[in-house]
Amino acid sequence: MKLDAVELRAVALPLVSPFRTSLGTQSVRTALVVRVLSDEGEGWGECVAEDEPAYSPEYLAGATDVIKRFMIPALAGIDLDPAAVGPTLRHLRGHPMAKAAVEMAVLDCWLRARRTSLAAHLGGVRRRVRVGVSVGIAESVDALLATVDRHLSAGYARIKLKIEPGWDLEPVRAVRETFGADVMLTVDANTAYELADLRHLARLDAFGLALLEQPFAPDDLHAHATLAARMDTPICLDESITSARDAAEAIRRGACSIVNVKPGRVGGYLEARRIHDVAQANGVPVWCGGMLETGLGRAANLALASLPGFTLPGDISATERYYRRDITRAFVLDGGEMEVPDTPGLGVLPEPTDLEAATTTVSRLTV
Ligand code: SMG
Ligand code: MG
Repeated sequence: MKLDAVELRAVALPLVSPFRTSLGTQSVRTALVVRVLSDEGEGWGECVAEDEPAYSPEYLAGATDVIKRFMIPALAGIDLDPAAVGPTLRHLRGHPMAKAAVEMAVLDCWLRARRTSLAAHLGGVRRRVRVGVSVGIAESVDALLATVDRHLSAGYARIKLKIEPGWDLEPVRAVRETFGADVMLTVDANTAYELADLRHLARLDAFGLALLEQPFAPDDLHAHATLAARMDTPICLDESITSARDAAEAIRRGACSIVNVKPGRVGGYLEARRIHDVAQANGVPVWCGGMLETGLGRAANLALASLPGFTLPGDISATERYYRRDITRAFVLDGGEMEVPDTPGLGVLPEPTDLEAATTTVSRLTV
């Protein structure tokens, strides 16, 4: 397959309600949609970098620039097999979300031409996957309880609460006491704590959480390992894991016993599968994280979550939890599960009118 042109499109999708984490508040999801055109057809990808470099060092304008300036030229002459994208871009340090977006579009294009679904290509074994929902920091405990109630009534298989210092034990206790011991509950700190908070965090053990996600800085495996040795609640890493090698090292050091796999954070769906394989070989469960994706990323995440080691519900929620109007068809929740797309490539395409409505800028680069 040979690359002919690439279209880079910035889209802006207003969220149905603002999403607050320890990193800040988002009310509009801006994303970069990548469309590759090749001699074998076209394919679509999405870059999950955010406007500001807060969750990770990448940001949308930077990702757009590095794709244009360095990635597309590097891919220009080569035989575009999806497995070649990562190695071809390896000399460009960092920028995993930008790399993932390009690889995703190439995968979609290549798989469509071969009439194969992404789930089948990755080795998926499930037609439907159990999913959860990530609940932001609320204005009050009452407001949080109302939101959790709504999500449980909708049928979500797991509730994840965002926490930060000052919003942790009390909301978690309230949710546990109100909804009972049977609800699968997790918390995500997005790096908001320090090792000095260890005794405070250990008090979360009282609430029967399925996991505590990323309490400390991304590069602090030592702090995570220290906490893991002192808590019953399993520690899960998100921001710390940017490759299969990182995952192996974090597991070896006892810094986590569960891994959140996000394709954007690790450079693409193929590296995400390698993390799955490393974790599985070590008996470590994984689950698919979310970055408030558009329908393109949601479709691909469902494919990834259909692999056998994805045994915990992912942050892959129904479209209506995020957007009133997405750029693809809507994804719906059914009995706490979502269907894995099984048609070629990602299994979804942008709806032209919705895509146009969300677009803020487009540029086309001929190779
Ligand atoms: O897509 O449902 C979603 C969002 C899930 O909480 C979510 N993602 O750290 O796991 C995480 C966050 C990152 C995005 S907000 C900064
Ligand atoms: Mg997280």
